[in-house]
Formats: sequence, C-alpha cells, structure tokens
Amino acid sequence: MADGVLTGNESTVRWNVIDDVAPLARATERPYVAVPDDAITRYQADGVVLLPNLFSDWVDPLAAGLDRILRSPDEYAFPCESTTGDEPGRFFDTYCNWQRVPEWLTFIMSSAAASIAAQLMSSNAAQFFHEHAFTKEAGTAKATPWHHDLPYYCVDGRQTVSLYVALDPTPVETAVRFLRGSHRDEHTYRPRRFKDGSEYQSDSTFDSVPEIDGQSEQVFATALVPGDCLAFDFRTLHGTTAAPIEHRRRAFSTRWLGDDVTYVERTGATSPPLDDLGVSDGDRMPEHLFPTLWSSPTRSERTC
Ligand SMILES: O=C(O)CCC(=O)C(=O)O
Repeated sequence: MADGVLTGNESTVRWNVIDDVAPLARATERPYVAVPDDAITRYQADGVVLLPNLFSDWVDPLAAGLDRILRSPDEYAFPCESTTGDEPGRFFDTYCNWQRVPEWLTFIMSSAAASIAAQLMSSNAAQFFHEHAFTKEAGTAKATPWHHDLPYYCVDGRQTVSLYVALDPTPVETAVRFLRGSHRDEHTYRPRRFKDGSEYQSDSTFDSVPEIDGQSEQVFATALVPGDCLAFDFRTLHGTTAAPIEHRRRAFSTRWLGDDVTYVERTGATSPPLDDLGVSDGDRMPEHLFPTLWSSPTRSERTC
C-alpha cells in the first residue's frame, strides 16, 4: 500500500472467502421481474437507462453493509480512498466484498437483479462478475473522471450491464452522467485513476478519453432517489462533475456478464486485480467464482 493510503488494487484480505459459490447458486432461486420493452430498447440504443424505484426494498440492507465497510475499510477487500491530503470530504469505493457482506450476498443470490440483467443484455444467461460500492461524503468536491469500465476488467464482450442502485437522494448536479451511444463507438479508452484522473499503464492501442464536458449534446444525467437503478453497458462512458456534494451519496453496483463475455488477458493492471483465475483468453469466467445466476428456460422447459 503506497503511503498508507488505500488505493483499491492492493489486497487487504482475501476477496473470495467461499471457495466454490456454484453450490450456493444452485441452492438458491431468483425471481423473474419483467423489464419493459421500451427500457430494453433504450438500453441497447443509448447504453444506459434509468429504472425508477427498482430496488427500493433493498436500500436499507445494501446501505447497512456499506456503512460497516466505511467504518473499517481495511477489514474488507480492495478499499480505495480517492480523496487524500487536505482535500475536503471523502470519496471511497470498494469492490469484491459480496462474499463478506451478508446483505450483499443475499441481494445477489435472491433478488431479481440477475433476471433483469439478462433481459437488458439480451442474453440467455447472466453471470455475476462482482459488486462495486461508492460513497461521496458531504463536502467532497472531486469529479469521478470520465471513463468506461470494460478496459479495467479482465473480460471482453458486448453483452454486459452494471446495475447501479442509488442508496441516497442524489441531485442531478452530483449524479453520474453518461455519454449516450458511447458503447457503440468501437473505441476502447485507457482506464483512469479516480484519485487524480491519471491513466493506468495499459494496452498502447487504447485511446485517451476524449474531452466530453461542454462538447456533447448526448450527455445524460438524472437526479436519483434511493432504490432507483441506472443500468449501463461496461462500454458506456460515464463520470461526474466536481460539483460539491451537499449530502452524502452512496451507491451499490452489481456487474453482470452475458453470453458472449469471456476472459481476456490485459497487458496492464486490471481492476479488480483478479489474478490466477486458471483461465486463458476466450474462456468463460469460472463458475466457482463467478456464478451464473440466471438462465432462460430452454425450449423444452418452456413447452413442458
Ligand atoms: O458513483 C460514481 O461517482 C462513479 C460510479 C462508477 O464509475 C461506476 O459505477 O462504474
């Protein structure tokens, strides 16, 4: 850990405390909740869609789990503090703690998130990748730099979705903004650090994120109430302004992989830094760590 500051990619504790999650996935059930056709169409066209109040019943347990991590971050995997020194407020994020936080494990194993993810991705199956939680405390005046998530990850494919659930009321000025249609622009942009926007050492064929602020009519942002869900593609560019946070804003995101997503060996560091998975380029992600939590009924099951 550099300078005692938690930077997100150092291991503090083991993230996969359950050796094999596949039996748990088989032993649990998740409901099917239909996503309206117009939301799926918008998702496919824009790479982002708002699903209002989708997870209102889950806000309290999801927030309780996050608050425990905020109190003792180094007891959890991959904590990251992006406000340092004399910067006001606190911008904290962390991922891969779903096996350590019972409320999050319950959400992932028993909520409708998996079936919703499959529909948005137009995928038969939804495989769980990881969760990612964010907090900006009151007083924080730090932008989340424009970025897209796919090049941070050791996966590649087009059928992906993040389900980002607001845990606090979030005014439009400080909410995440998205560049509509950017998931279709066929560019991959270098991952950036939240601390200062600097780029990771990564594939030299990747571009730098272009200047977006003030230059695009296509920026989408909306105020959020707790339980609202923003669904977005791993390739959709997103970020925030540095407008000061007046009231803490927390969010809980789950990341999902569809039928065409496979492991990719990146040339630089990935985030999360998931090493030694025992897979090669083009393989499916291993089920004992990344369980498939939704599969559409096969033709024969449908007609029985
Ligand atoms: O909440 C934020 O400011 C950042 C969210 C984000 O970058 C993500 O969910 O990928």
